[in-house]
Amino acid sequence: MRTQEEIFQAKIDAEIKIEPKDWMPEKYRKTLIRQISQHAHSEIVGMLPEGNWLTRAPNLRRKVALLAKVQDEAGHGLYLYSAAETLGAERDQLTRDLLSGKAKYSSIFNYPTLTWADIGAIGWLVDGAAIMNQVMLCRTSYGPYARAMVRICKEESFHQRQGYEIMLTLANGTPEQKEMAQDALNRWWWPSLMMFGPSDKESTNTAQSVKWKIKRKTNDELRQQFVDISVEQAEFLDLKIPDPQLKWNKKTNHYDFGPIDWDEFWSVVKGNGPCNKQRLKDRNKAYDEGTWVREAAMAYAEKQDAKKEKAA
Ligand code: BYC
Repeated sequence: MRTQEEIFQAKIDAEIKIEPKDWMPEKYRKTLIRQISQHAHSEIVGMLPEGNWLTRAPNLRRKVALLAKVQDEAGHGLYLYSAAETLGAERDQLTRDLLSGKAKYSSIFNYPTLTWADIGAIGWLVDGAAIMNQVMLCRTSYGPYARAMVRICKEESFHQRQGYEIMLTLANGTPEQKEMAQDALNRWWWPSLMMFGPSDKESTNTAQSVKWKIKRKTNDELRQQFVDISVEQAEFLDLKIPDPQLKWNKKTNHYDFGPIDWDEFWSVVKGNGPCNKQRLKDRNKAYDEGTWVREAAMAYAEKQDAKKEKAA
């Protein structure tokens, strides 16, 4: 007789999606809650660096596009929190973990947005890296997560184009504008490579997550794919990627690139990046200031329920 674990793995191997009420190993459930909630938190915190430029976008068209993008990120956070709830996670608890600094979110959002060109670089590189990772998540083994990712990816590809178009405009503008674009690329390149997570040798979760088809590709595979695509995009912008070791390798058919500063990565993940404290402070402030909205919404919902009960 096959064990429950064996039946579960056979379903995964046969590409059958796991749904909320199906049996699953406790570790599979916990890994998913960890990854999905970190992802949701990243979307929510990810609004902050860009929100910084909403009031200073250079014209109305740019402002409307940026507003739409930032709102999309809030929506992504909500789909993902809902997906985590289907696994038994409590949204209030997830929020508390983010606000207290216990939960992780993507390292990338702890860097500052110093100029308008940073909004271009984030769209091009950060959303570009996010799509690279999220396209494979559309085929992840857990049904609700996979379905949430389909819509998220469609929106992310608009974000990526929005950013690349800002970079294209700046790179073809005055020398000062081109310099701004280059400076943004210099500052965002390495943190974008770090977004994919530690190298496969150091990654604690990848092997099991690949076996369960939560992850379809490893951190290093996705990072390499991102480098290969971005080099050509930078060439088209006539901007230089800040890596003297970047070189086409005929044997591997990929670009070789220089070493990543993992000390910096872990320092940011542990809370010591340039903006970690500011991000948590801003999220806590937004949460506190939104208390009355949540209370009003709950009171309205309760009133509607009471009305329905009376009518029934
Ligand atoms: N930052 O074993 P590993 C977006 C942690 S895009 C912080 O490889 P895993 C957006 C990792 O959590 C960004 N921490 O882990 C874009 C683990 O710690 P724990 C979000 C990181 O899960 C534009 C430890 O390091 N995207 O939202 O197999 C605008 C060991 O790593 C990072 C997603 O979340 C990092 N960069 O692989 C707005 C996509 N990398 O939990 C918003 C979904 C690793 O064991 N997530 N760590 O204590 C994933 O695909 C995977 O979770 C990762 C990491 C590839 C990120």
